[in-house]
Amino acid sequence: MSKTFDVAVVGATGAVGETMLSILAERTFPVGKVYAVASERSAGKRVEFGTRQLVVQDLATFDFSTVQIGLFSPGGSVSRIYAPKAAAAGCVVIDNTSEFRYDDDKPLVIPEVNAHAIAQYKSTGIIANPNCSTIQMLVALKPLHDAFRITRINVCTYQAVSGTGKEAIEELGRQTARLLNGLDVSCEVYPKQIAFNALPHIDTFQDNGYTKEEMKMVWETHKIMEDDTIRVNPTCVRVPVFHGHSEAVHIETERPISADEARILLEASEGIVVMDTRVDGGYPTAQTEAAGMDPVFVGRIREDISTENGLNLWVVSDNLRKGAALNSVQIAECLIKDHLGA
Ligand code: NAP
Ligand code: 12T
Repeated sequence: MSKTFDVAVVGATGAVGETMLSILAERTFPVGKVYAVASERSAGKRVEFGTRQLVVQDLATFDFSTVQIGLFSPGGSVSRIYAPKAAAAGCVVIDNTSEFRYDDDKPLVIPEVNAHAIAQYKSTGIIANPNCSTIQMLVALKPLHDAFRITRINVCTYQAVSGTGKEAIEELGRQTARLLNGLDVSCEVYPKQIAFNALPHIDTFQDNGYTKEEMKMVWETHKIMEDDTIRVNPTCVRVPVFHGHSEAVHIETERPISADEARILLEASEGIVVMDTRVDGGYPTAQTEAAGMDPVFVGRIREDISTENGLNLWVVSDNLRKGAALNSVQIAECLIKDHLGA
């Protein structure tokens, strides 16, 4: 029998963890035993894994020496404590929080962009999964950077509430239903009404006036592209969409770039689907194309009419799949193939 790997999904009752379990069940990943792990609040509850159900275990007492791989999304403060403990027990941790992304001794990986960095996991046993907005942007930009050398990125995001987690999904649903029934709404997750609105605020405000979500796009682009000279100017906006982030991406390149050349390159690139027919509806959208799907969709490819060597793109992907769970499982697939003898 070929080799299998035992996996713990930590944060298994959450929006990311649930998606990890369904992706593990639907891919050909050689899973042995799968454990669903969350806080003691959920211990004993059941979650779905394919056609089976798993009983949720309490993270505080889970024995990580029983698994080879840990897929973590329990929040930064929880990962900070338990990811190093799991790694010390011999489990390779792939962590979805922002806790370890900027540590020099931990790789930050998008398999289509910098799979080679996974080898660095050996020093700490922890691999960081990038932020959802960074992942889909860099999957689309890496082929263009290799061919034309990107010097500057201006990006505006239109981000789904599922990025914040289950309570935010409920808040958008509840506010929408109440408003359509003429009732008042309360705001618990977001500081302002999210239904029928757009909030220029994701994660916490930083001293420089940017939000942390915006700064993640700067820091993570530099680390993953291994190039600190790329200038990144982001604005991150929350919109009343359940699943799928959209991004208007404007790049400037060293070498001249045409829309036709870019389209040909992107069509040949792994993980990308180009949808760009320049007719009504001939572009990808979050709800209609991306939700529940794996690729990064790219459309509206056109030259910047305001500057030399500029290109504009519209980039859409499912934030819980390629933006989180799918990217983590793809990292695990590279890890077992290249390092764990699958
Ligand atoms: P969520 O729907 O709110 O789920 C949170 C999960 O964490 C639940 O399973 C919860 O378990 C668990 N948890 C919370 N406190 C815990 C504790 N003390 N011990 C063990 N488990 C605990 O949130 P989510 O959307 O899945 O996101 C979870 C984390 O993933 C976020 O904090 C964020 O850092 C990260 N994330 C990353 C990306 C990305 O861009 N790659 C995207 C989204 C989220 P209970 O049921 O027991 O409460
Ligand atoms: N606050 O992985 O609210 O650092 O959409 C991802 C998504 C943090 C992260 C969100 C967030 C992360 C959100």
